[in-house]
Amino acid sequence: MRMFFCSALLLLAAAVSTGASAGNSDPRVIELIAASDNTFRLLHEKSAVIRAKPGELLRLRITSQRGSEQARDGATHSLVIRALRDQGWDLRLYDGTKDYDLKAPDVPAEYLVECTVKCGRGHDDMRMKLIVVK
Ligand SMILES: [Cu+2]
Repeated sequence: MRMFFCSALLLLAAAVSTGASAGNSDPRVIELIAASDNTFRLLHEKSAVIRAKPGELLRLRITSQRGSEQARDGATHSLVIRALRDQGWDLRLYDGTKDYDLKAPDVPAEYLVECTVKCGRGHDDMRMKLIVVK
């Protein structure tokens, strides 16, 4: 938890410093649902794929809805990219809607987004993609 908090602070610092030099610093808002049927869904998109430019600032507005199970700490889902955990892509989600500011990785690639909270039926397939393209 402390590690996550630290990386969140670092991200915030990075966002602030980038914003100061770039001028156009508003993160792009992406609305998504971690749904009670244990799927990720993007509002306004047909497929569960987040597309971003390298280093793009993103504001994930995530609504989490409890499935049939939840974690002991009350988390109903999570949103994790294992390869980017140290860059803040490691969110525990609790019921309700919350904003998370993140930065897309600098390396163009396809990243697997997973839920790591045992949320019930469908959990093993609770995945989506982050595709970073120049
Ligand atoms: Cu899950």
